[in-house]
Amino acid sequence: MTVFPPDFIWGSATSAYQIEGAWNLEGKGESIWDRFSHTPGKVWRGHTGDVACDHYHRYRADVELMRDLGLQAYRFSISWPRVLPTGRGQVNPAGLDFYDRLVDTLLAANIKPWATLYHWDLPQALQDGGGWAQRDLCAHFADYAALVVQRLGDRVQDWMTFNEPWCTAFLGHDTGEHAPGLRDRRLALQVAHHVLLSHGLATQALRAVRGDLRVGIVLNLWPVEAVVDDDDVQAEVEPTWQRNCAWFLDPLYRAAYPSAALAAYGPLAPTVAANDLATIAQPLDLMGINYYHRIALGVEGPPPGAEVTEMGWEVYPQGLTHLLQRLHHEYRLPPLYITENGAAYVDTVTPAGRVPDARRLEYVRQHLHALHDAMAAGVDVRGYFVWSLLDNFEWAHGYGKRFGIVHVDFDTQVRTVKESGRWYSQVIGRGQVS
Ligand code: IFM
Repeated sequence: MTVFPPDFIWGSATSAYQIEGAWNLEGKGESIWDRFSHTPGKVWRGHTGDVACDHYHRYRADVELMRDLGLQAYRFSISWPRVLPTGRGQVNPAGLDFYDRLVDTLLAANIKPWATLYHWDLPQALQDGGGWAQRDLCAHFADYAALVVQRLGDRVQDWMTFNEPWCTAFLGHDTGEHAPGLRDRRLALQVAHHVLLSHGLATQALRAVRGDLRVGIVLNLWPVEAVVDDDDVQAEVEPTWQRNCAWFLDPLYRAAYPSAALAAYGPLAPTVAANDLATIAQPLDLMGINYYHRIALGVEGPPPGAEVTEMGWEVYPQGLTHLLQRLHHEYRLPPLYITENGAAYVDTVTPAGRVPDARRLEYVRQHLHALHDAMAAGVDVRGYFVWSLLDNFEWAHGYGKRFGIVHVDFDTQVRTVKESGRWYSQVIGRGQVS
């Protein structure tokens, strides 16, 4: 039996575009994901987040569900265009009211709200002006952050500026798989820099509004491991880590880009103004880590014979231990939280109304053991948020990939707690994993 500390925080996570729906209701502006999903050919089967889980209308029932599961914290994101329809200037009061009600409902259910300010849904109007490529977006983001915290900061203590800047930069601007669907490596690196700078400015702005907040950022990280015995492959391990992980960690915690990666990028390297790195490297109160799988070098895709999820991602729980130990040894970090971890599998509701998802349960169980191993080795991890509370809009995969511990029937919006959800609820109640 693996026992977690009594003050360890157990939660689940979602994001605005993936669950809210109400894409054009009550004053909300268009986001880049509205535009992208409405563009034919961008998302599997033309799915959109127009309705998603209809959480905008069903949030009270969803919070009840969370309470029934015993969740102690809920990590959600705020839709920038719901609050500021064109990203700056005119505020949409109904948008702020929605998050206000959500926060009050969570608190009434004794669930701690954890708010993320940016989970990929940039106001389209800002994209039309050049998006994250434009340096002036950083100041607009800081203004948006200040506005939101003025309204919610009396009740929300834990704030994350960005979710997974790597995805915004590279999936959005290099591979083009995500909104806004651009393909330009130089641009992606400049976007990454502007996102990091926005994080630094927003952190300052949040603290200027209130001094009692806990502020951090959420990174998606992978341990990088060679899975073949080959010197050339081995030589790629460190550069791959630098391009994908240290590229974000080093500016945040060392006020510098990793030098070898910077040199290797040559003319693609971003334009960095004096003081930018000092602004980025604000002291933080927490860091969120999203872990799903490792980067295995030496093979195309997952290693042969590896167990994979419906996303085609290798199930590799020990990678979480490896990752956390590396971070612990190489950086001076604030307390860590696993802000996302989970798995997509094909689920069906049985005639008896059950969703037997043994593989998801096992995925989470194994990762909790791996997390505990890292904690036993001295890594300061204080909480775990399963991804995700609900089946939801999985970006370019539409509704084709289900990550929820609660099944959603997207025709009827009926929610059914999966076996993994019932099991997770017991884990929370007991604070231990078998
Ligand atoms: O659904 C996403 C989430 O929005 C960000 N992290 C990874 C999840 C699964 O792909």
